[in-house]
Amino acid sequence: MKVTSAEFLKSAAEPSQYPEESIPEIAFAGRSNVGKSSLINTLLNRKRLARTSTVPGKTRLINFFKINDRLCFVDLPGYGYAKVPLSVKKTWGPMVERYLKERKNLCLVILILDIRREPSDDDLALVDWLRHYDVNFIYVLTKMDKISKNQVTVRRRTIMEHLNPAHDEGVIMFSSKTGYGKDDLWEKIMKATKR
Ligand SMILES: Nc1nc2c(ncn2[C@@H]2O[C@H](COP(=O)(O)OP(=O)(O)OP(=O)(O)O)[C@@H](O)[C@H]2O)c(=O)[nH]1
Ligand SMILES: [Mg+2]
Repeated sequence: MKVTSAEFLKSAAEPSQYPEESIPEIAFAGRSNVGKSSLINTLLNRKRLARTSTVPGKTRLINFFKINDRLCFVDLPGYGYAKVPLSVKKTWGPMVERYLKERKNLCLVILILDIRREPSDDDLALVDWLRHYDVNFIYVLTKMDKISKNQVTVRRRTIMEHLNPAHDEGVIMFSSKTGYGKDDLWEKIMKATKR
């Protein structure tokens, strides 16, 4: 996919603040620091459009980006980071769940997992939740550059065993550092926007 324009639209905490656009939307979810914002930048060939950080808990609101005037990327705040203040934690769940449940033009959730780690309880809870509400989603195993080629197959198998995926839940290997998996992921995204 050739990205000709990518612009930050707005940050939102609740539906009244979401953009009015009804173009297809793709949301990026996963635990804090897993690499959601980095992955968005990699897909868009931008260095700093979505703000990233080495410190977990960088993204705290729902951020909307408009791509080529025809689709929207949504960077969600990460979950599961112990040091985020309790007040933030308390609003995170309802804020994100509400978005995922109510957004009519949401056509795909990209659930990002660190290929080096087992899915956390929060990851598993989100998977259950997405299945329960019948939200279309795929898995992306990122930070692939951090392990050896031999390890990739082993890690993938181990993680997928934990997730016990249904037949239509795809998985893509990715690295924001090398760009590995970018074309595959774009293909899935474009397919989802045409459903
Ligand atoms: N080596 C490597 N580092 C990565 C990759 N993806 C992200 N990182 C690094 O991981 C850290 C966190 O990345 P972010 O993109 O800010 O993570 P996030 O999931 O948006 O984090 P929150 O907004 O806090 O939820 C940064 O230091 C990134 O440079 C990757 O594929 N490979
Ligand atoms: Mg982020």
